[in-house]
Amino acid sequence: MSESKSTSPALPLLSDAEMHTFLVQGYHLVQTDFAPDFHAAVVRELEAVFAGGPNPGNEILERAPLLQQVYEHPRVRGALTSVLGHDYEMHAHRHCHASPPGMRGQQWHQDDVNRRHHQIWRVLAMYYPQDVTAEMGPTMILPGTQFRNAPTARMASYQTFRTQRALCVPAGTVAITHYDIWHRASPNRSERTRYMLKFLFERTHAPTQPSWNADPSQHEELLTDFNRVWLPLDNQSDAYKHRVLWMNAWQWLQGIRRDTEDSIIDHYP
Ligand SMILES: O=C(O)CCC(=O)C(=O)O
Ligand SMILES: [Fe+2]
Repeated sequence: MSESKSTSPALPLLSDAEMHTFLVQGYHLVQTDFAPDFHAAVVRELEAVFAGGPNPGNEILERAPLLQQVYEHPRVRGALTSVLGHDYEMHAHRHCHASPPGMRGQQWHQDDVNRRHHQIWRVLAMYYPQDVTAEMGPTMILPGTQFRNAPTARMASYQTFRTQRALCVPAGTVAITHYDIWHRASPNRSERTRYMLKFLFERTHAPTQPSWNADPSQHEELLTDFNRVWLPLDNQSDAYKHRVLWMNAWQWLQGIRRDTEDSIIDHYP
């Protein structure tokens, strides 16, 4: 089961620069502008759900119906439209990650299966209804890892990365992330349960044109800009690999199709 989303021209779409950054970093943070008591009401709904029985899994949307408003917020729809096209859909899979006090956290992992392409078909939209502090076990993400495939067992031995980002975010933040970004829950050392709503969204069609707030006159320059990006995790060989992946994805998102794999090689410095 999935639910269609329609769109309107007034949606706040991402800019070229934001899309460029999303491709490199693998995430984009959206700040909704609900009144603060909206999120407190969501937390009360969630507390009632968890007090009444086990985690409802995919049923969480029916059991905590205020969540529908979060995923219909124009800024959330604008960001999802930008990365997944105008006719994206909410996937039936969703989960509320309730991290209680004393929760030990998780190892680094990827949620998707590292498909062997670099197109953007699915993203997570992780909503935080509370102000998340460092003690509450924030989600950790490792920017730029969405195209990196490491054996999950090996990831277990990784601990702290210098460039990891703790999502210590204000209530109402929705983190749109590539489905393959490396991430983990960190230990909850606080006295509060931390809630994170993980919803999955997917594109229904390959792009034929940009679905963000695009200025095509800038696109060639932005394409070569990928040559200048060097992730902290990359050595030279990884940097070369990454720029080819980003360039491919950038063109694919604009609806540009290439017959051969290597026309992009022209853009090597
Ligand atoms: O709770 C979190 O912050 C992350 C949970 C997660 O990544 C998972 O269970 O797949
Ligand atoms: Fe996960």
